[in-house]
Amino acid sequence: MSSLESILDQQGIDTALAEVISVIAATTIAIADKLRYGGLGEALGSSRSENVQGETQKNLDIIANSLMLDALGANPLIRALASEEEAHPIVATGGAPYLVAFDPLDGSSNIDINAPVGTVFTIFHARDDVQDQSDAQFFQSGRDQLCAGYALYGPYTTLLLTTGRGVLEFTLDFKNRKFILSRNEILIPHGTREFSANMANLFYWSQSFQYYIASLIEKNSESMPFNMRWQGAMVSDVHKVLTRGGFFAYPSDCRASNKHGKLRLLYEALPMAMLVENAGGCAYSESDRILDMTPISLHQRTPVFLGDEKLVTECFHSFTTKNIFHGTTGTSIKTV
Ligand code: P6P
Repeated sequence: MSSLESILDQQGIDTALAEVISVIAATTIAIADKLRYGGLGEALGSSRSENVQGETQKNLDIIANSLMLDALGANPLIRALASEEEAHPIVATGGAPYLVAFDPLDGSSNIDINAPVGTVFTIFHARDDVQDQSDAQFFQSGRDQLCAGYALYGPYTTLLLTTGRGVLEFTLDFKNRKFILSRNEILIPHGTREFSANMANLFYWSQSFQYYIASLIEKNSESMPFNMRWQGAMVSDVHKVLTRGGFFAYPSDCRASNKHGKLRLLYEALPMAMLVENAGGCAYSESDRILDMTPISLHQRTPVFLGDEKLVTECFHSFTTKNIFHGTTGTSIKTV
């Protein structure tokens, strides 16, 4: 059985980059340890504080963030860190070669209901043209990511990783505290009639996207309606898409809080886009291919459509001129 470290070595990954990946992987094992005891440990409950996004922090948001900052902040290969839980970058080692941006605990509202959560991360080269602690260190194109990945803490813990040459899945051997290769060359299955979207937002979406989603689920004789699954944690929904196909959508909507979508570009959309595109899929916002996007602020939000290339392209076109509907378009939808 091949360990993460042996695979990184076999793939000829730069030893310094491999070291950073290994430190991140080891920290996700520490986070998995905190989760596995649930209420018997310190995993459950909310703190009295809010993060920079104005969201109430779960105890484990704070713990996971501290574990990532402690492990990475001491690493001589890392110049700065950007976290969903921190307003600005944290300088690790001045002049070091790499940057790491991460969401330490994605979907943390799932913790108290024992549903999947995850850690999302991406690695860039550090910039020498701006100060080490500048937000601008992280204003880099999605195409400049060196590595993107996530840990999914579900019934079992998996680590998905890409350095631009396909997507690998590792499963945690808890006993030996090692990630072991469980799937390589992951490719998104085609033709799956399933999507992930928070349907509670339906009447806040653009009318054309409402019609598109309605055309997927309306009962008609030509084709089977689509199924819908919503996990409440992007990592879990993206893992579903990578594993059995379909697409994930978090569009903008007419509410001020979601006018640019809910998900963050730097440490959610960019790494997930790199994974999905390396698995044969694609990822768009409502205006761009996500990998072509460059953040202009650290916690910038973006709409996200990712997964099966045909379906995601249809989502994208539902925001441009070409409206593509499955089946009949006689669906009448109340619009806001
Ligand atoms: P909603 C979790 O809070 C998150 O950022 C993503 O992981 C997830 O896909 C989405 O928000 C869930 O949003 O609309 O269910 O609250």
